[in-house]
Amino acid sequence: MRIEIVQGDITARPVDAIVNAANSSLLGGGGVDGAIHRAAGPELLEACRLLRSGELQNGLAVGAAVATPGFRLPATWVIHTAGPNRHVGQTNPALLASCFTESLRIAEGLGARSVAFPAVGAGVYGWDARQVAQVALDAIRGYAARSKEPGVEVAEFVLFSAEMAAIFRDVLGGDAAEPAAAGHSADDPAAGETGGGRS
Ligand code: AR6
Repeated sequence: MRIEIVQGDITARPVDAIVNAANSSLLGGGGVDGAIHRAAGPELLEACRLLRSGELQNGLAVGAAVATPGFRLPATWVIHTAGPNRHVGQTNPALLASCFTESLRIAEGLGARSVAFPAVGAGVYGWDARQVAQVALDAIRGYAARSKEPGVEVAEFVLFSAEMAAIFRDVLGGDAAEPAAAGHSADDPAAGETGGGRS
């Protein structure tokens, strides 16, 4: 699995699935969740409500993930995950790691080849950006090493700010200094600054 770091808006990414840093209610919120709902259109909230009236009546567990269509997004799917909220004492990094591995598991089940992740937990939920980067990259590399499926080929982290992108590149390590991966041209504004590396 190739891991890429992209600076930009996750709602613009032309990937098979984008991951939403949602909450257990699945009924929207601020941050990247709000941006994804705005870009996907009201059908996304309807799809989330449907999940809540059916299989997820008690909400989405912290560290779990569930998919809906992407509706008006370039991405075919949105995979919603509920990160642990440090402000209410959810400080176990294993729950944060689970957001990334469960999202990949759902993505594989959908047949997605490319998945874009935001920095789940690094906003409203109060996790340190460097810790999110470390936990996320370890989780994804571990998942890729264990996976027997051909599965997801590209996992990209889409970071809103240059500062956050720099932290993720730093944690990803030497590989991230490689030139932009094939498929992103240097003058493609949606691609932002891309550094690629193989896990
Ligand atoms: N593209 C990429 N990253 C973004 C975008 C975007 N369009 N918008 C924001 N970010 P947060 P959390 C970054 O707070 O900490 C919501 O209300 C943002 O700068 O969205 O998991 C949910 O409903 C930050 O680095 O997610 C939950 O209640 C990162 O996305 C709660 O917040 C994650 O910040 C979840 O909190």
